[in-house]
Amino acid sequence: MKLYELNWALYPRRIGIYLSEKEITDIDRVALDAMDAESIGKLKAVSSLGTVPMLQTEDGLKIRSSIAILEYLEDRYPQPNMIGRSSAEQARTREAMSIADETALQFGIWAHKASPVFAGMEEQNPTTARFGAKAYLKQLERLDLILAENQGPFLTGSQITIADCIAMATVQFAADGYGVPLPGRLELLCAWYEFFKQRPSAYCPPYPEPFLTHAYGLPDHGLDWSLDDIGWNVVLAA
Ligand SMILES: N[C@@H](CCC(=O)N[C@@H](CS)C(=O)NCC(=O)O)C(=O)O
Repeated sequence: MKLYELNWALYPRRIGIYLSEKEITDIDRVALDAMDAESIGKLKAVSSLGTVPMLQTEDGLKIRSSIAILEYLEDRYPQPNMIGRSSAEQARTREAMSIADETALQFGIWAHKASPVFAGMEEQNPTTARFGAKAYLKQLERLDLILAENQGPFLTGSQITIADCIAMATVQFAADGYGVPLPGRLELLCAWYEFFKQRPSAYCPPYPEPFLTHAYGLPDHGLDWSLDDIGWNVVLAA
């Protein structure tokens, strides 16, 4: 099997973390270079969708969604189990996966509409960016809530699952790639992140140069990171 990836990027990192957690080493990993048109051209030649990650199986199947890839790999490499055994456990994992996936989506909206990395490529829009920032915070709050309900240390309880890989890829990308820390008041989520960072799977290949200086950083859009309630009633500064 071949995995096409930008090995530091938001969605491919989900798979990188998962492969490391499972100690899967027999997949040929093709690391693309976002700054190199030829490299990206290679991806477009093999995937009509032109997105990473993409997994190509021995029989030619191309899987172009990170979640579909994770579920496919979980079927092929069932040990150690990272999706749950009973229907109830699997439902719990997929619920957490969905929250974590939405967290990434909202962060992406914020970044695409406000970060200099996308200026010039896409229309910038402070109102949409602020919506994304607020929705990202709301999703972080939900991750914190399920950590409390499921009694950690992982999102669904005592075992690491695919959902943790998805959440970790997002939180780490926001923090290290864009300089957006977790709000300190989300104590359980901060503890989860600090704990996860100690695991070998948390090692992230280097970001392209501009990320390292946070040149792609994001404005906070007047959102107060310390608010007790970042829910729908949050009052945004003008
Ligand atoms: N829903 C897809 C999203 C994949 C995605 O958007 N990947 C980004 C890199 S992190 C990408 O390839 N962007 C290129 C583009 O949208 O043209 C997944 O879960 O794999």
